[in-house]
Amino acid sequence: MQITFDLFADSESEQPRRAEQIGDQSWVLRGFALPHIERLLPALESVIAIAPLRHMMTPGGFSMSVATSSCGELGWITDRSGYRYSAVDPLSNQPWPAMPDAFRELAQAAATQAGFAGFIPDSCLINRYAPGAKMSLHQDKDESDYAAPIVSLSLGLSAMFLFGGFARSDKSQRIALLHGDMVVWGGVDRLRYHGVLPIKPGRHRLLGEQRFNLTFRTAG
Ligand SMILES: O=C(O)CCC(=O)C(=O)O
Repeated sequence: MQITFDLFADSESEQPRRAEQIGDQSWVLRGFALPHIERLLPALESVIAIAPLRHMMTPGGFSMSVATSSCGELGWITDRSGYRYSAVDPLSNQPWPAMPDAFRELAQAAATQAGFAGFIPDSCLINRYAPGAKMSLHQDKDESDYAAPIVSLSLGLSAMFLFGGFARSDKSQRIALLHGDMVVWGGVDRLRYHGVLPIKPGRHRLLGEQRFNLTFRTAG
C-alpha cells in the first residue's frame, strides 16, 4: 500500500517532548518519535510493500476494523483458529519482513526512557486505522512471557487511547495520542486492558486520512 504524503492537508498539532506517567510502570512519551519520522515512514512503506495490510478475521468470525501487517521474527495473527504469533505471513507463507533498524532503535530508546532497559522486540504489529476503525479493550496475552514491556508508536491521525485496569470492567483513562507519541507499559502494568475509540475523520499532513500504530513486543 502506498503511504500518501499530502503536503496540502491540514496540519495536526504535535506535542513537545515530555513524559507523562499513566501507571506505576506506564508512560506516555509525548513527541518521542518526532525527530525520527523521516526514517520511520519510508521503513513503514517498505514493510507494507512486502507484507500488505489486510483485515484479519477474529476467532468469532468478524473482520477486524483495523488492517494489520507485521515485521520482525514473529507476527501476530488471528483467524478462526484463534489469536497467536506466527513466523510466517499467512498471505505469502514467507517469513515476515525484517524489523527495520529505525523501528527497533526507536522502540528500545522508548523502553529505556520508561525504565525498561534491555528491551529486545522480536515482533512489530502494524495497525492501520481508517476513520471509524477501533480496537476493543483487550489484554496482550499471546506472548510467551510478560517480562518485557509493550511499546507503542502512534503516527498520523490522532486517537483516543483507553488505558484500563486488570478487569475489562475497570474504569479506563482516556488519553489522546498524537502523531509521534509513544506509550510504554510493563512490569506491574503489563496486563492492563487497553483499546482505541473509533478514529475521528480528519487528514494528517503527512499520512492523510489514516492512523498507524506500531506495537513492539517480545513475543517468543
Ligand atoms: O492502536 C493502538 O494505539 C493500540 C493497539 C493495540 O492495543 C494492539 O495492537 O494490541
